[in-house]
Formats: sequence, structure tokens, C-alpha cells
Amino acid sequence: MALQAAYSLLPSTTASIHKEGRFSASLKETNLTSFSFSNNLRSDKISIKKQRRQNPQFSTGIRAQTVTATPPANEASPEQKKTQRKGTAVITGASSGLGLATAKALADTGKWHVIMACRNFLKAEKAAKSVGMSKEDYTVMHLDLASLESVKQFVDNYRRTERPLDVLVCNAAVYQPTAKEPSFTAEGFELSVGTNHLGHFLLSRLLLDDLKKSDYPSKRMIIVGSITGNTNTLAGNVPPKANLGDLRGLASGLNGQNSSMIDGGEYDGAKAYKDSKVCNMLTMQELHRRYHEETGVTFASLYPGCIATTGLFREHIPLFRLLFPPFQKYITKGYVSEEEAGKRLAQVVSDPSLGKSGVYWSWNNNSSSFENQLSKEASDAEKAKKLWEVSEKLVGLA
Ligand code: NDP
Ligand code: PMR
Repeated sequence: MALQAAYSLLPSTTASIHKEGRFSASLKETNLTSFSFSNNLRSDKISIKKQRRQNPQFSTGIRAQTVTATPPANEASPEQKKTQRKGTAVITGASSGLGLATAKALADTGKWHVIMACRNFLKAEKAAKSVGMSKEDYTVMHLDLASLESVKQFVDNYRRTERPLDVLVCNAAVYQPTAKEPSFTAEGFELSVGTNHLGHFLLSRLLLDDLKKSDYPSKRMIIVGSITGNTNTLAGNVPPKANLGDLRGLASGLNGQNSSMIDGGEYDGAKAYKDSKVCNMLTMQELHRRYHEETGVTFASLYPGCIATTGLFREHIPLFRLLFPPFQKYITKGYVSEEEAGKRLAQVVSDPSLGKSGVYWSWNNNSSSFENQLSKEASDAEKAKKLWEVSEKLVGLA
């Protein structure tokens, strides 16, 4: 397969090609979106009947636990009627890809003011302009998630604006699949886990107080996850697989002295990214367990689909970047455009029918949302607790 050719050019992954041969052989007969799909369908009979009663157009062909019926733009839902003011959503990494598309989708409704929390101020301003966002619908604020000081500074600056905080979207990420050596954040943590998990962990913990204070009818915190961190899927079985082990590397500081990988193993940039996504999904569930009842905040994660054209793959080899979009479009059929993915994340931000807490959302081929199942590791409550405790120490909260 063409993508395998690109993949095989990566020295760190050549050992896995044989395994992938098996994956590609099974491609034709597998529902490529997720292994857990059929499980979802089995446990879903009651909800499908209910959906049919509520919506006569609902057909058995739609494989969804929750089919979202987005209200027409001119018809306010009861949730929206309760408030007159615009909602304010902070989106990290809104200067490109999914974050930018979500900011645009929310701004276009006229009901949201988006705080674009970005490390490159000018890039974010240009990006907002390039997609046609109006000045009154967004504010760019500086945030570098690879620095805990910057995270604290962002929170201080945000509080100074005296804006309410209604929704926080932890979206930014880095992916370093070709790096031979680890790089590190300002405080010396391996960059992918440091940025994608630890930076967001501190941000979400600090901003939880601000979310609590909001009088908005539906307060939400969303942490973007991914299929590749879930080993109950085909995509999650492409080596190197996510695995946090017993968190010994994280516990020893993730600083390259002992190890720069969470499980204590050899550095592998692709695995570090997938591990960070497992951390994102575990953190969302731990937040839900600890705070949902007390605060009323909805905590959610999602896999928006494979947005194969974004900047996430900027460090991948050129051949991969050339072949990945057609591979996802025509072979796996997992591809979604940035615009479509932005609409999906915007639903998780504001759609009343996606207000359930503790859920990992996915979409089927008809773009209907459903509650997806996480892998064993990504739903391991004990691991989530341990991750929480170790992360608290690393970011200075304990
Ligand atoms: P992009 O690279 O387009 O966007 C990532 C964003 O994160 C950019 O705005 C980038 O800023 C920002 N960012 C990176 N490092 C930092 C930092 N230290 N501080 C602040 N911001 C930072 O990728 P995507 O849009 O694809 O990724 C968005 C999310 O979607 C990620 O969480 C990713 O894991 C997830 N995802 C993506 C999938 C895909 O197929 N693309 C699939 C599943 C999940 P800058 O513009 O300055 O580089
Ligand atoms: Mg994957 C259903 C099949 C499927 C889906 C939905 C994805 C999504 N991928 C699938 C299958 C395969 N991929 C197969 C069979 C292969 C072997 C040829 C394969 C390979 C592959 C590579 C080399 N895929 C990748 C890479 C990356 O570097 C991307 C990655 O893992 O980034 C961490 C990636 C992805 N595949 C996806 C998605 C969504 C990604 C982007 C990663 C993410 O954000 O999680």
C-alpha cells in the first residue's frame, strides 16, 4: 500500500511493517471507523427505538447512539432562550486546523465570542481574518502550552478581562513522528506530553474555578482526544501503540534523565503523541468523576474524524503528507474536511443534545454523533486517578 511505502521510510517504524500488512489485509472487511462500532450497535437497540419515536425519519441505517438534531439557526432552543448574552469559549490552538475551523463555526452562529488562545499572536490574527471572522466575534490571547508559566500568565490575563468563561476547549497539540531525540518544554518535560497533556492539565485545573462562576446555562470543558490513542480500533493498532504502562517515566519527571516516555521506555515521537491523547481522554473522565456533580460542568472528549490536511502532520515526511489525505479519503474513508470537523467540535461546545458529561463523542459516516467506547486503557479509572496525582505534582498543584 502506498502509505506503507511512506511509512516505511521512517526508520523508527520499519519493524512494524509486517504487522501492518495484516492490518491492510483486513481493511476491506472491517468497519474502518472503529472496532467498537459494532459493540455500540448491539447495546443500542433501545436508543434506536427511542430515536425512531422521536424522529420518524430516523432509519436503521444510521448507526448512532445519539443522533444530533441541530435546531434551525433562527429557532432558539430552551437552553439558548435562558440567556441573552453571547457565550464565551476559549479554544487553545485556534490558529490552524480544527481549532480555527471550530472558532469560525462558533463565530458564524453570532452566539459566541471566541478567545483564540495561541502561541503565535500574529499567525492567529491572520488566520482569523483569512477565514472571514469579524473582529467583534473573537479575541486573540497569548498562550504557550509548552510553558507552565505562560499557562498561569494566560489565566491571570484572562481574569483581568473580566469576561465570563462558559466553555474551555483544550485543542492544541504537537506531533513529532520523525524526531530522533526528544525535545522539551520550558520546564523540561518531553514536548508532546508536556504540551498536549501537562499544559492542558494545568490550564483546565486553573480555569475550572472560572467555569464554575459562569451563569451560562450549559458550561462545558472539552479535551480533544483521538482514535489513534484507542487500541480498540484499527487505527489505534498501527504501531507504535499507545501505552502508559505503570506511568514510571511520567512519575520520574519525563525529563530525559531517566526516560522521556510515560511508560519509561525508549523515546518514540509518534508513541509520545498517542500517549498524550490517552492522557487527554483519561483526564476528561477524571474531571467528570471529580467535578461534574459538584459544578454542573459538562466534561467531554471527542474524535472529530481524520482531518488529514491539517498542520498536525507538518513534521512528517513529504511523501506521507502527500499520500495521507487520499489514503484516508478513498481507502479508510475516515477523512473529514477541516470545516466538517470544526462543525463537529462546535456541536460538542454548544449543541443541547451533546450536553451529557463524561462522553467521548464520535461521528458516523452520516455525520451523526454517537457516544463511542474508549479502549481499556483509555477508560481505566485507576490509571486516570494515578495520572491525575502524578500530573498534579509535575505541574506544581500538589
Ligand atoms: P494543527 O497543527 O492544525 O493545530 C494545532 C494547533 O495547536 C495549532 O494552532 C498550533 O499552533 C497549536 N499549538 C501547538 N503547540 C502549541 C503550544 N505550545 N501552545 C499553544 N498552541 C500550540 O493540528 P489539528 O488541527 O489537526 O489538531 C488539533 C487537535 O485535533 C489536536 O488535539 C489533535 O490531537 C486533534 N486531532 C487531530 C486529528 C487529525 O486528523 N488532524 C485527528 C484526531 C484528533 P501554531 O499554529 O502556532 O503551530
Ligand atoms: Mg491511520 C480506520 C482506519 C484508520 C483511521 C480512521 C485512521 C486515522 N488510520 C487508519 C488506518 C491506518 N492508518 C492504517 C491501516 C495504517 C497503516 C498503513 C495507518 C497508518 C497511519 C500513520 C503512519 N495512520 C496515521 C499515521 C500517522 O502518522 C497518523 C498518526 O498516528 O498520528 C498520531 C495517523 C492517523 N491515522 C488516523 C488518524 C486520525 C491519524 C492522525 C492521528 C491523530 O490525530 O490521532
